[in-house]
Amino acid sequence: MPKVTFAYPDFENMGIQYLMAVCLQNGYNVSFVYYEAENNFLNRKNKSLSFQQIAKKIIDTNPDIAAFSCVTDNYHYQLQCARALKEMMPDIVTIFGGIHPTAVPKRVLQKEEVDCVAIGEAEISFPNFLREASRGDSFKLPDKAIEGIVFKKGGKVIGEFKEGILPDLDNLPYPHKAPFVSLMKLTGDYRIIATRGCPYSCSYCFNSFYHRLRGKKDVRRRTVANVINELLLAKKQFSPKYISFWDDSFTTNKKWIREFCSLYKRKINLPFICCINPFYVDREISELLGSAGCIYVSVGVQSTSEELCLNVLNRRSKNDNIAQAIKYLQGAGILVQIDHMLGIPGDTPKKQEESVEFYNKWRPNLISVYWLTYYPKTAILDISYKQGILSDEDISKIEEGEFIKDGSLLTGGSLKNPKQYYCVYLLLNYLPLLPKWFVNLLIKSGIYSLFQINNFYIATVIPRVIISLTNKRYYHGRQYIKSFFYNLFNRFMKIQPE
Ligand code: B12
Ligand code: SF4
Repeated sequence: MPKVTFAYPDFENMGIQYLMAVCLQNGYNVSFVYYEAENNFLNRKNKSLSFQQIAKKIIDTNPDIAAFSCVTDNYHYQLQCARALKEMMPDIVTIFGGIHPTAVPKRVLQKEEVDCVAIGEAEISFPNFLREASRGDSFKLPDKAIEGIVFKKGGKVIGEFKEGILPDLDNLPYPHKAPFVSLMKLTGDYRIIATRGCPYSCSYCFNSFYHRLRGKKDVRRRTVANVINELLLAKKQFSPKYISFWDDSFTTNKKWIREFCSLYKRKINLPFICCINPFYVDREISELLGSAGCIYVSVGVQSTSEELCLNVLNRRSKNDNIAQAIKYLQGAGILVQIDHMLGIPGDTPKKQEESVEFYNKWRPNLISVYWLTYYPKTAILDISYKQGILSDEDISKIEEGEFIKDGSLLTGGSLKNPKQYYCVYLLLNYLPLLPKWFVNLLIKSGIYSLFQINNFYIATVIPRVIISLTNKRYYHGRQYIKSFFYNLFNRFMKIQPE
């Protein structure tokens, strides 16, 4: 039976958990190697990272195949791990999958350290591949093409660069969480996904690319019973303090929400959090969520310019709808976090002032401000390219997983001249903590524009810490504080003399 070792940095990863579960279901051996590459939320890289040590850990699990899952942000770390591994164990087979290799599979497969790439969801294609690869006496690359996986063999590329068969979500085993228990203890939550896909196709989001890849928009949904059963087991096995739903847009089907909320309250009864699109929020949905135990929602707004939403972000967004969503959700006792984006092509300081006025009127509990970061094959690349904002060289860099400028999504993102927006970034982060009249004064007098502060701790960390300490429902904030002290403690322990 083949032995598969997955490696992944920094986070719990549900894609890997599903793949490990289907491998185990097929009787294959699985191992997991975790490493710390960077602290995404404190914007800090791990300077003492040694890829040789990680490769050694992978080798110690005695694998036939090393499996690397990648988002664009961690692709270069994963490549370096694979490179170190190939240097130490040249015969090992490596496979790359996840959203980044799915977006640019040809580019990824060109790398010497990559033998195979998986395109899209792989719960069916990966076990098929392993089955074929282990047909002989030893594990070797298959002789025939496998749908959804492309590989290099004997100087040839075998397979088509197309996504494989999508799984029926209710038929999947529950994600294999055991290797992630220490991360789960730290965060205190159980992460679950009830739907895959989104009916929207926002230009900056990977869904804009997935819809093109699949030739259609699809939302696949697990039955309520299947979700509740997973959570019943999770309660027994892991005793989580709360549940996080990582669905792209949790409330797109009202009938499902009605059934879910009633069963969840009766059978699970733990606080939960989810992400929603304001288009799919009304009074009934808010009340259902609130009475089932939802304490916190992240609402994707991104811009209060309806024109930018329509023409650049490809979002049918109405400000009246956003205002109502905030009112109904807060009325149902739910903490409302708004996701707001800076750096959208065509944005202006004036439009941002209007956003401040809008949020000051409707007062969400938290405004999470991000800077637009370009990801491979998303529709916004075409828009920015046509407007001359991005060059061919920029697009090539983005596809290689390199930043086109030095800045994460919390410190300027891909925007080449973010400086004029530092003041609005600061103001939006502090807005929920300031009295309404004071925000009005800052905007009307223009005084706010004197505060061009781009210090990550002052602009982002301090307001988040205050909100976490003053609002019990801001679980995430307290998680970050906890992880911060945990990391600090670990670092301190490591420098202690033996
Ligand atoms: C949960 C989530 C998070 C969580 C957990 C992150 C994690 N690493 O798992 C948190 C909040 C920490 C997070 C953070 C970030 N996220 Co996020 N996140 C998601 C979200 C909503 C769900 C991911 C998920 O679990 N999907 C369900 C699983 C089943 O699907 P999957 O992961 O794609 O895995 C399947 C296939 O890809 C494939 N596969 C995956 N890996 C492998 C490996 C092998 C070997 C094979 C064969 C197949 C394979 O098979 C899997 C099973 O079908 C996605 C959106 C989405 N719906 O996918 C965004 C998403 C992945 N995030 C995104 C981004 C940008 C980020 C951040 C950069 C934002 C930030 N700076 O804060 C960070 C980066 C963190 C990091 N370094 O990993 C983007 C990534 C775009 C890109 N091109 O990279 C996405 C796609 C959202 C978007 N709007 O575009 N995220
Ligand atoms: S609503 Fe959210 S998940 Fe859906 S396409 Fe837009 S940004 Fe992506």
